[in-house]
Amino acid sequence: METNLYPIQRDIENLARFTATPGQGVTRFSFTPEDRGAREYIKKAMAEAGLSVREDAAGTVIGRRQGKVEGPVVMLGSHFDSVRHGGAFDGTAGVVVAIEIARVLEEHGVSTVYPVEIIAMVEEEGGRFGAGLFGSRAMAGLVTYGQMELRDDSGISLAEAMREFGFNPSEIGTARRKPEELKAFFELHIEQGPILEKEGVSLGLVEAIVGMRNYQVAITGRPDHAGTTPMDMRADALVAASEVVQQVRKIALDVGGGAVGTVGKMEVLPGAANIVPGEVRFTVDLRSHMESALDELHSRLHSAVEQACAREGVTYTLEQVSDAKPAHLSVVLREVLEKEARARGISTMTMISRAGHDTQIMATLTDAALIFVPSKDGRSHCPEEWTDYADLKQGADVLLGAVLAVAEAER
Ligand code: HGY
Ligand code: MN
Ligand code: MN
Repeated sequence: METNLYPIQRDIENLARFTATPGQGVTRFSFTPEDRGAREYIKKAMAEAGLSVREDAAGTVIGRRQGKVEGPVVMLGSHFDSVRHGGAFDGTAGVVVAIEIARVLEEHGVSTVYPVEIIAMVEEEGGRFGAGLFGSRAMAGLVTYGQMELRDDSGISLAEAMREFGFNPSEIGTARRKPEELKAFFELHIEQGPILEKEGVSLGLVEAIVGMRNYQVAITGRPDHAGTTPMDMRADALVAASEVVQQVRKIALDVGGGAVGTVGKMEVLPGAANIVPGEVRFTVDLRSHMESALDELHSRLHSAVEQACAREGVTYTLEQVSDAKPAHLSVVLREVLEKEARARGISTMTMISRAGHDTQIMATLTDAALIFVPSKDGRSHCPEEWTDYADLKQGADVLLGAVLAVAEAER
């Protein structure tokens, strides 16, 4: 029994069409028309694969295949939102492969002791509202930091966008899953880095996922005439912000151990060549696989912002908007995957994920596993993102084997 390459390729190519930036990569933010298109496509494909389909209160799409017993359930899937101008494979590949596995189980009339659920998570990237892993956080009861009050560039909050889309944010608690309801969670994802390709290995078995902390900073100076305001009489918010950007890089290098810090989005206001910037708003993304390093990054960021603003005579707000702990993944599930890969002559290596994933949140609920397939040139979060379909199929076959084993298929 194996998966089929064509339906995987067809679904990835079809889903890539649901983008707000055609010709410039995939931009599919949650609760937008692009989300609607992809969501309906996924629900239809799940139904055609014999699954009973529902959406939970967060907006995650869940396709269930009954087992001999009611539970606990074996879950597999990934997310179907994207970053701005992203690629066709990030998240989508894991959703499409999971649906193909459901098709194969149906076509072969496989019955399993445990039920299987195919998952298309909503709002993993946080591309629109600034904090991600929302679908998995809702399942784990970890929607915190006022995540639903975060606002997009046009001032719409996550809760308002959900309501406009047909979901009721006040019912978010009903999306919660109890640990005893779950047997395992599997996610297949593109590596988004260069290691598998460089090592010539087909599959990455992830042992740990980095922790992430996201912040929103607003620095307020004074908008002034760029010509008539002497240099020693300015309160230039962008000068202070630029110092913080330099410090974020320095802090990550000083803390070391693979820690990373990024300022990825910045808005300069009022935003004119002849006005001294009065306000600057920007994001900070800090990551490490060690909680102690994240604490060190956190405190050094606070002092860097304080010192840069004191020097420039401007004020600031610094708000943490999300926190995902470092996760150590299931050794048992990794061994099952390793055995299935070996049985198929597929090479594997153990890895740490420096990208965040829903798997790290699901690992707070149940045994969780994350497998990587190679990314061409290690590129991701860009239109050039690519994974060969043959590599995707290999990962899908190994995942199929693991699901048959863990859900206890009756041969
Ligand atoms: O940011 C990340 O690591 C993931 O792509 N959401
Ligand atoms: Mn991503
Ligand atoms: Mn992803």
